[in-house]
Amino acid sequence: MARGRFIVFEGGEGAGKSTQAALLAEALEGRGLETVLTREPGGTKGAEAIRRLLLDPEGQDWGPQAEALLFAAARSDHVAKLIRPSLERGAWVICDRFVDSTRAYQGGGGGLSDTDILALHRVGSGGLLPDMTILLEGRAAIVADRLARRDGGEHDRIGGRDSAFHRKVAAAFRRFAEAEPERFVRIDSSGPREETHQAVIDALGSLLGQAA
Ligand code: T5A
Repeated sequence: MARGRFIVFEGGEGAGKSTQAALLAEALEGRGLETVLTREPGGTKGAEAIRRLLLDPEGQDWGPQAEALLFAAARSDHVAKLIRPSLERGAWVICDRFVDSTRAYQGGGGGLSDTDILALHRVGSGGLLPDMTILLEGRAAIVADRLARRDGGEHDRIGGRDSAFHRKVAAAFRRFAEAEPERFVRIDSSGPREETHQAVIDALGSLLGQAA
């Protein structure tokens, strides 16, 4: 049995990750591929419990170090119990956020060093990296309008940080994509859902070809 493929959607708040992850999972299933659609923080019972600790708007402010440890702990459970077993039996795993979110939010936004975050990832998850990371980037005004329609101004504890924090996060994602062009694909998600979905399918071209 060939190992499955691990595809991650990354980007800022409301970039369209959940929407595109679901559309991709549906398209892969339509091609007869076993697909596991999951998210971070979360994806397993333990990781979902940690998600509540991290994101509850009424919850406490952990500080970037404790946050990075909690995200790494949630990811460790998720990788051990869901992601690796799925890949080993040949499934495609589509994940909404992964370690590059910790690098961008707790690193770029929170000031932790990339070396420390990757060390936690090595201990917690054996350093697992996606086969492809799709970085969705939407025009700021369009994304803000979509979020306002959906959430009416409500935010989780991290999403609600100020615009300077989110600018640093976006800049960090861009740096990672520039540093690893063989793993990252950048896609503009400002247009209609189907247009972005087609760009995702085009980006996956060679990986999909190998699975045919
Ligand atoms: N975090 C996470 C860290 O700090 N460190 C970490 O290591 C990790 C893993 C997670 C929070 O935790 C932080 C980052 C976050 O602050 P989350 O639940 O993943 O929280 O939150 P978000 O990533 O912000 O998820 P969102 O659901 O807000 O954004 P998505 O998934 O990017 O966007 P989506 O698909 O839900 O779309 C947003 C809205 O736009 C509409 C959708 O229907 C939806 O209403 N939409 C479109 N409308 C028109 N045209 C299109 N093309 C559209 N695409 C989507």
